[in-house]
Amino acid sequence: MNRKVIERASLVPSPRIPSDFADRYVAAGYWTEETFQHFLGRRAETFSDSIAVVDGDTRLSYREVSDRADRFAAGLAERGLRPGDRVVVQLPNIAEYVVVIFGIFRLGAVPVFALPAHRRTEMNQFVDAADACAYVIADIGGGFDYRTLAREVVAASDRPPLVIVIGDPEEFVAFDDVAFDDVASEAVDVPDVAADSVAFLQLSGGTTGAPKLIPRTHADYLYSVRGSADICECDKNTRILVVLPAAHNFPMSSPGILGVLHAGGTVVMAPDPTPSTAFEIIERERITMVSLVPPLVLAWMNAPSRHAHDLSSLQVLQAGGAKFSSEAARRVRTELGCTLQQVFGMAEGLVNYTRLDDPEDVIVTTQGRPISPDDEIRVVDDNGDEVSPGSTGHLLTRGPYTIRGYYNAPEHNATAFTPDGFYRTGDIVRVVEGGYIIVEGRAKDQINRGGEKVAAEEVENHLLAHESVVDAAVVSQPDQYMGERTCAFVITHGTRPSKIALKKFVRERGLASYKVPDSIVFVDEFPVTGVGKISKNALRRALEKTLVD
Ligand code: AMP
Ligand code: DBH
Repeated sequence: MNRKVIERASLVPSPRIPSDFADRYVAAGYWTEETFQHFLGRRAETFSDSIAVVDGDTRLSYREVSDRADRFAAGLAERGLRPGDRVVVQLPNIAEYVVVIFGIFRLGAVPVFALPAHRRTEMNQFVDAADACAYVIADIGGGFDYRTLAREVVAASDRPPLVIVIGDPEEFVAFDDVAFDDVASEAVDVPDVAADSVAFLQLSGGTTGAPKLIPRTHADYLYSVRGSADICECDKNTRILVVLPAAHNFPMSSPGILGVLHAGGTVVMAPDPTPSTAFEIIERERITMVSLVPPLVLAWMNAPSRHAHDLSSLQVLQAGGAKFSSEAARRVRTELGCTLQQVFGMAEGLVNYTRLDDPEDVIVTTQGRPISPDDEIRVVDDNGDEVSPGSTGHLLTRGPYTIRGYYNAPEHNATAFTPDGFYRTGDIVRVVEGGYIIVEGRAKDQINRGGEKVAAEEVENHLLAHESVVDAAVVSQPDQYMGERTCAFVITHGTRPSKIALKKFVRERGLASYKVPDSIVFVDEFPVTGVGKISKNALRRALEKTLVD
């Protein structure tokens, strides 16, 4: 058996919510002593034989998931993992996902949530930034062999993580060996972690070249989970279909997997997001709720097969991650026969929902209002001054489940947060009657590709690595289906590569494919602003007039 003892520095402290705020959040009952370490065990006491997770023919009760998670935790401890150690998790939507994350939580270790789309460069960055001890993958997912990726990650790392594979492990450690060891059958015996300690590291869409990790605590995140479950009216009859990648903050906690498990409902994993797969599962599993990004809502509403399936169990369809147009929003009830809930959230914290009993007009025209009465919302102009009520400006927020800083990123934190601790979301919004927020645009240098966030600077850096590229500027271009797509303006010297070759070059640098520019425009110079900076506004305007491929 492959045993390995790995020692790692304990979690680097990140800016915490100051104690005067923390005291208030405890007094208000938002922050409790509950942690993810005991979350599933407690649920298993209450909901024991109810089905917690469904994945194809696999149906696991709360008791079974909890037992398996305990065994996995004990197996990790056997291999030298300790409370506070980081474990990168990159899994498709499978039942084991829930076992794995709760096993890590049970040990008091800290999951780092990667997406299945991430590739070599991103995974190296996460493993490195988090100083991860272990990396959990499935053998194959979506036709891609993650063991090949793990091999590259191990080869590139000074401190290679222990790779644990669900399925055929090849040279790595088998998940089954960790979770079903003889030694691992004893209940794990570790000290309790504190509720205000970091529970996991979530990924930000980011605006810079380097990824930013988001430290969320047990207390802050569980408050948002309970609040979300409440607002979304989850109970033991809720059956949620997980279509988006499970590790994304939206399907994880808005109310997502965690909100539904909190309430004793059932989490059903979808192997792919296509309407035909989803409709079939909705009918078979009597799904009541689903969370989607806008392009998927459009695809579902336009799919003829929706008439071939009984979708009558579906009560709530959530749309979030990117702006959902009011025209499309208006069609949801008639096309799919369920209530639309708009969700405007961020892994950094703040989540807004339209309420299920809101008037139809509020549901289709706004992106909802915050979970908590103590979510502080400020809308400011370019100088940081508060705008008049109802006017458009930059959204800043602070509250009981919004971070005060990214993990181990003091320089970035100095600009991403105000001195008094408000997170600069980079979103341009308007707050209307009742505190509802309408997202009007974005100030941050990011492209929102149907909910997948692309940091312009990151892609520009990869383009600049090409020997013929002198300068690059990546901007968004409106897209009927995706909302936005990426367009890279590129200045070259010497022999100009073909557009296809340049895209291939970016892809082969080991990036998630959603970051590869959708189109490329070669130019001789960039338009500049009065102060001589590249004018991305002018580039976006130029795109409105040109046809690009
Ligand atoms: P992240 O910080 O990577 O978790 O991404 C959060 C960002 O996604 C927000 O700051 C918004 O820019 C965007 N976003 C999420 N939900 C919505 C929505 N319903 N409408 C518009 N933008 C959204
Ligand atoms: O886009 C997001 O990050 C997001 C969208 C909806 C999110 O984090 C959330 C809900 O919690």
